[in-house]
Amino acid sequence: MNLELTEEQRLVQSAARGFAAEQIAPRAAAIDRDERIPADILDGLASLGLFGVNLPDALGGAEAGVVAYHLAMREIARACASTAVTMAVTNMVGEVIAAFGDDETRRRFVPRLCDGTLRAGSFALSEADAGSDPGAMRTTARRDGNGWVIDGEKAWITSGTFAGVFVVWARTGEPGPRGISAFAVPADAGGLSVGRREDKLGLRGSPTTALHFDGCRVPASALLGEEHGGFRIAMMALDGGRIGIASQAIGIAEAALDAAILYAKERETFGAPLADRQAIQWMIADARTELDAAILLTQRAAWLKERKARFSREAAMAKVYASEAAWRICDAALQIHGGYGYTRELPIERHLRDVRVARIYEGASEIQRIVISRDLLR
Ligand code: COS
Repeated sequence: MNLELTEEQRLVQSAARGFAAEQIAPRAAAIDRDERIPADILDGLASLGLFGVNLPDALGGAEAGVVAYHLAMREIARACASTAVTMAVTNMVGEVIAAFGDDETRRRFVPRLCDGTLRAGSFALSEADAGSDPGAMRTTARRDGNGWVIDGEKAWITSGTFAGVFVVWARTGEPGPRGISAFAVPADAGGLSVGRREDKLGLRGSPTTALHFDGCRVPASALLGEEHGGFRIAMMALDGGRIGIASQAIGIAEAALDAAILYAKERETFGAPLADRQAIQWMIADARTELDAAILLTQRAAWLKERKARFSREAAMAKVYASEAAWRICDAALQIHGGYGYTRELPIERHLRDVRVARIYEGASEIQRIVISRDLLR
């Protein structure tokens, strides 16, 4: 693996960094407080190619690869984790439709996801009783004439209120993971409605909702991949998604650590800056070491995916390590800030709230350990 970035990767990184610093970071507290991402931020992400970083140019993507995607995600997450998760799921949905949709479906959705017309893509796999174990889902899709009819409820849907297209998994056959199919469903499909919005600890700028499917009819072409082949598509998408969430966690932790370093140099106690205390120095040293380890694990997974090699285990390692380390780093950064870190005056408490879910979504840490150990023990 070459750690030196290519010219293109550096360009994507600096474009994302500039946009994040100028347009997103100054509004991140308001996004958290107002619980919405302004439309011009979504437009900006689209115009920089950040809604389709790893998608082909022919479908409107930036075709810059997975390492570039990791770098851009970090930059956006550093400014605002809610914006970053919107970007992550949109990229994931675009990749699923591009890889498994037929030509008509691909052309119908992917270019409009990339250029921002569809606002965001949304990934509808989980249900109230099927999160870690999506093979237990109850939503069904049955053939009807020339199409499919979907019935059921989905839960924990990122961007549920404003996404223009959903990838929806539903049972088409036997119980368990081998009877599930995936469908591309536009937000305006009849019989699809958005349910309750969750009142969450963090990522408050990103709406997480339920979805109701009540006789929701989609054409035959909505089927992604093979009938009953949807579980594999979900697993492959989540392998890639975990690189995105690892990168998001790293970006949040980088923001927290930057703030802690600045604060430690400025804040004086007992007549000297906090930065002079070994207790603080060691916290900062450990944080940066863990952060670099997380970055290297994530870049390895991204590099493998980019080369079309197997990367499930490496993505799981990156995700569990980065999300757990990022949580520890945000906690240490808050500790360094003392009481001020616990108030809404400073962004540290938001970083801590936002980073927590990285240990849960797109496969909880316990699930990542299952993926890693199964691969080692098989
Ligand atoms: N890539 C491709 N195919 C995969 C795969 C992967 N990463 N992981 C599993 N599969 C395939 C298996 O090869 C198997 O295929 P066959 O039917 O051909 O044998 C099929 O999928 C079922 O796999 P398995 O038997 O391992 O399924 P399990 O129900 O035991 O699930 C875990 C395994 C735990 C790994 C899976 O349920 C999982 O990832 N859960 C977490 C889901 C998640 O992240 N939810 C969050 C949603 S987004 S907030």
